[in-house]
Amino acid sequence: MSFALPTVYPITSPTIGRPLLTVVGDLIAGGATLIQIRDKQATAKALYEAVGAVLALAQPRGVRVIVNDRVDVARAAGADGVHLGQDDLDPVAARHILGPSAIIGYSTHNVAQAAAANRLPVDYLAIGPVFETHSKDNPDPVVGIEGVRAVRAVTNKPLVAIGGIGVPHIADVRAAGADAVALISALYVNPDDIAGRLAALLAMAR
Ligand code: 3NM
Repeated sequence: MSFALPTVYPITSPTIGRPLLTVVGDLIAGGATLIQIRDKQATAKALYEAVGAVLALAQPRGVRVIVNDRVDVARAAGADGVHLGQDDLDPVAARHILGPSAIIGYSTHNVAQAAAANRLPVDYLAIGPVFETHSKDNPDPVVGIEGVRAVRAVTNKPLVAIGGIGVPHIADVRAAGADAVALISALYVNPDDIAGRLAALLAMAR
């Protein structure tokens, strides 16, 4: 399917210190049109219930919801799509399960992975970590701005840069060819003003 990536792609985290639905409501208030629900520790049961509640909030407002890793949960809950890592279910199999209209994103960590991903039925690629990140266990080596530029050169797919991206980097990462920046920590510096923060970041990434 074709879809427009927002320039800022918010990802939720269980470490924010606010209930998930509060975070999602704030992100929607701040202008999110696409939100990824990421909780690596959650059981399938808990994630399914959480995604269902998020969808009840997001879908009437036209906001699309992507589930990290779990194709089964995305399908069962009726989410808009899934974001897959290199060791998750193969994107071809995920497409088979989710159908042609689902949004499927795919993490890559170097040029070779990104080039190989061109042949896959995925709607966007992520490249990262661009900078050092504390939001992911066992991250791959940082690729830097040059890594974003190098991946941009080998794919025409919509490209999301991720990992350690903050306010000072957004312009450079976008100039290197990223269509979007996916953020965790930069969004939640003040958990009482997630909406204002996202709105400001969206204004920076226009
Ligand atoms: N994936 P923050 S880096 C979820 O390299 C994730 O694929 C990465 O969080 C990758 O903005 C990362 O706080 C963490 O660094 C992003």
